Amino acid sequence: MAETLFDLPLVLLSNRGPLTFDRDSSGRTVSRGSGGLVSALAGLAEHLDDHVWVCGAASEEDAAVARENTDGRVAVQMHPFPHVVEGDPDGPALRVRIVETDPAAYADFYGVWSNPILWFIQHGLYGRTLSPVLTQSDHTAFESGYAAVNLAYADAVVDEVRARGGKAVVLLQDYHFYLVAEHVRRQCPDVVLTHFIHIPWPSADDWRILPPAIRERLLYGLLGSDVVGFHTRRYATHFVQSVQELLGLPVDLDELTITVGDRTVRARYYPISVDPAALDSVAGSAEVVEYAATLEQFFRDEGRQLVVRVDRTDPSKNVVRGFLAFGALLDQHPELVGRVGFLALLQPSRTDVTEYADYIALVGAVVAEINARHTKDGRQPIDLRMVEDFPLAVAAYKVCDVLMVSAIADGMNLVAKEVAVVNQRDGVLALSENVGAHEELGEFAVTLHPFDIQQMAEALYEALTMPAPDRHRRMQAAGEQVRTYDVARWLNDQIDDLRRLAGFV
Ligand code: GDG
Repeated sequence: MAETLFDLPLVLLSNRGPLTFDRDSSGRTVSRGSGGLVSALAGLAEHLDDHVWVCGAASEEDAAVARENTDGRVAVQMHPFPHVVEGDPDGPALRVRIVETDPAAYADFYGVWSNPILWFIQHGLYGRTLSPVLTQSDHTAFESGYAAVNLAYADAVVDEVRARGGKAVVLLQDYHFYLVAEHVRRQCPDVVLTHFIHIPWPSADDWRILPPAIRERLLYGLLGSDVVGFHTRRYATHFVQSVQELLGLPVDLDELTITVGDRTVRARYYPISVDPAALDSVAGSAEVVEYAATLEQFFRDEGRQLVVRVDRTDPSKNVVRGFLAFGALLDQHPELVGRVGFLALLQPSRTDVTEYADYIALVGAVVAEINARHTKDGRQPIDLRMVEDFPLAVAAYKVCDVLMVSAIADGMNLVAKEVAVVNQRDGVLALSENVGAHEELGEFAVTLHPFDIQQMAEALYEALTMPAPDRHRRMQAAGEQVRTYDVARWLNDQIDDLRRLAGFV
């Protein structure tokens, strides 16, 4: 597939790479990065003669690997298991360049600016009465952390583009790298470049939280791209409006284009998706089948129903209000107590950020209170598990009667799409109207309004009591939608747009 799509070398940039190195008693270990992004991009890159995936050192051992190899360049093969190839690879291999940056600068880049500031602004998480409080140290962290680390990664990208004669397709990923495209464009004017943003893009007013000098640099940084990609038309429109209002540049809101000097920058939307074949294979594995049988026995015995949620412990996922809504459902429908269980699989995330640690504590307290109120015959209604266990998550997807996604805001939300592919119980998606996936799957779901506990309780009731034929029809249609618009489509659409821009069609 890829050879016919690409006439140029490919340079990718993401914060987390396709694999991570670690160390145990047997020595160095290597594991594959999780998620659809790695499957999609790794699958594409492996088929290209000339490509490189630039990424950050995510562990001590990554940094050690980077130091052992010239310019942090290693060749890896993903099959049958991820491993580094010495010398000429026999068969398809991924070229990876691991960039190690100064630890203090990286801490400011990642732990101060990317998360939480940019993440919080883009998900609308600040209360604003007393947060954020931007101080001198945040200004310094922007320069010596976010900007400095962006420059280091941009230099690595420029280096790789120049090594390929100055002309390449460049794919930048996410909110960590808003300043990279402009730098790359200046050094390598012949690149064709898409910067894809995986999280929501809020309205111009939300960006006014940041000082003008900083928000303008972020926007001009992004405008070094040919295409700025989002999951939905709404985010793309917000981006163009932000540029119009905050930079005063001429834009076309129908065409979603921006004029920057003699260049045209396009905002586009490419809804990310999942790899259905890979998911089917996980869902059919012995481990998942065994987990699913256990869950069935434990939660769905005697006609009991099971609500599931799977999220990182990120405040944007709105887990607390989700539980409050479930508590309200049991208050208002006592006949459901003991008849419906709620399995919440939460993966601890960014626990070093204060807001995240505080949020996890609150989740625990809310669950304890609801469980104390509604335990019946020794059964607690909510089973909260703080685990990182993808096979268990897939087993829960398979057997759930309702999947709850109650995010305050979420770029896409892949969990909803994964459930649509593997669920075997004609489960109902209960989907926040503020997640990107709602644009595609909302018509097959019950919609949640993530700030309204009462509405969410009523929607859960509707989902749990929906007639079987209705449930069947909706889940079938959702599954078909996701299988048709899969992650390969997400990537191919971006590449097709770049090919057109590069004049190949
Ligand atoms: C960002 C945006 C956007 C679940 N349990 C485990 C595990 N998972 C997998 C899920 C799913 C992924 O993690 C989570 O993806 P989401 O899309 O739900 O959310 P974010 O992590 O916030 O992702 C989001 C996405 O980027 C892609 O653009 O959709 O809006 O916020 O695939 O199945 N993975 C592992 N262990 C588990 O226990 N490793």
